Amino acid sequence: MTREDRKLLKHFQEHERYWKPKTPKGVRYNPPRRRIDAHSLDWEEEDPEIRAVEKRPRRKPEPPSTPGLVIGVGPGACTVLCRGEQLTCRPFPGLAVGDRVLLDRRKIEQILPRSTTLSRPDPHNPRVERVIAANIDVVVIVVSVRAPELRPGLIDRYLVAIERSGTEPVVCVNKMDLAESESELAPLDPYHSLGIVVVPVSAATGEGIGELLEILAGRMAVLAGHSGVGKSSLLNAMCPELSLETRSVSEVHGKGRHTTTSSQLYEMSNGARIIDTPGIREFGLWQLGREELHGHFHEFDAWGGECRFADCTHTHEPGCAVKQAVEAGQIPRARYEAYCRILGSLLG
Ligand SMILES: Nc1nc2c(ncn2[C@@H]2O[C@H](COP(=O)(O)OP(=O)(O)O)[C@@H](O)[C@H]2O)c(=O)[nH]1
Ligand SMILES: [Mg+2]
Ligand SMILES: [Zn+2]
Repeated sequence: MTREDRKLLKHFQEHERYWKPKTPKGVRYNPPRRRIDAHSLDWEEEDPEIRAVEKRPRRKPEPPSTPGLVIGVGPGACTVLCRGEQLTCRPFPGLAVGDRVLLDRRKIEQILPRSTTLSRPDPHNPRVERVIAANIDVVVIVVSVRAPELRPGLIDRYLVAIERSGTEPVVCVNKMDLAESESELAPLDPYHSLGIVVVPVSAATGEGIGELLEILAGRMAVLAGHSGVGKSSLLNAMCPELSLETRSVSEVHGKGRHTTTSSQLYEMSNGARIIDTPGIREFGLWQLGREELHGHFHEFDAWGGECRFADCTHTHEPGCAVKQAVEAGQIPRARYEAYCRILGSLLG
């Protein structure tokens, strides 16, 4: 009998003892025969079924969540490394490779705060952020010198996103075995001048692979770039046991097909953790205002303050020092044109 029951019982007993109902004259008051006592209130104790319910052990407390590292995100499933075991889990909204998560058995409960993210807007809904990789130190922008031809335009876009993400860029030029002369790398000179590391490599011959591995030793990196430039082939060259699937570019109008359909993290023997991503066609810039863009083109730094108008966009304004510097060959024209192209693509 609980304390409440005892209180109730006392109340009833007193009630029965003292309560004197007003009885109309001539009518004999007949108090109820039912006697309320401890026994009548203890009926639960007598009911074996209810007793069984009461005696059932309480639900065990939830086991504490275990931390895990997301090493694969693909359509419909993701892979989490948890206490040395690879678990296949259901997708979790916004999850990216490199994320640290809390798991309840195989269920992802929470994404832990990220140190960095490389993001882009969802190609189908620009208001939605798509995180390409999380908690990375380095973004390796992979381009190929040929097949597909060198397209620095993607490098310019990536550099802006990388600076905003707080990570470090490395430009990796693959398929050097197809280059006929060093001069084919001339379009990359502006990046050298910006102090960005540019590594010429060939996944086919192994040239430069050791240097790339050395740069990435002990760090978390993501390989980003167009489809068919040889991202998966580079991983195979760095770690032959991986034997990742790669695809011939010639099959689909020389554009390359998405052979890699999920993002996956691989660990190298020197501690480099490298994320392979599916190729992308377009790389949009996440939450970048038009007025912020010129701040990411550091060739403009020395001239921007000299423009006639303080809010000069360096496009149509008279007295623009940036445009004058382009004309004088002090700012690489290709970089200025990249700036104008990106500015034109940003929402007003
Ligand atoms: N000649 C040459 N071909 C390469 C090299 N690296 C990759 N490829 C080829 O380029 C194609 C696309 O490679 P893949 O790794 O699938 O590109 P990804 O889409 O960026 O992952 C494949 O046919 C590879 O054999 C290289 O260094 N030299
Ligand atoms: Mg691939
Ligand atoms: Zn200007």
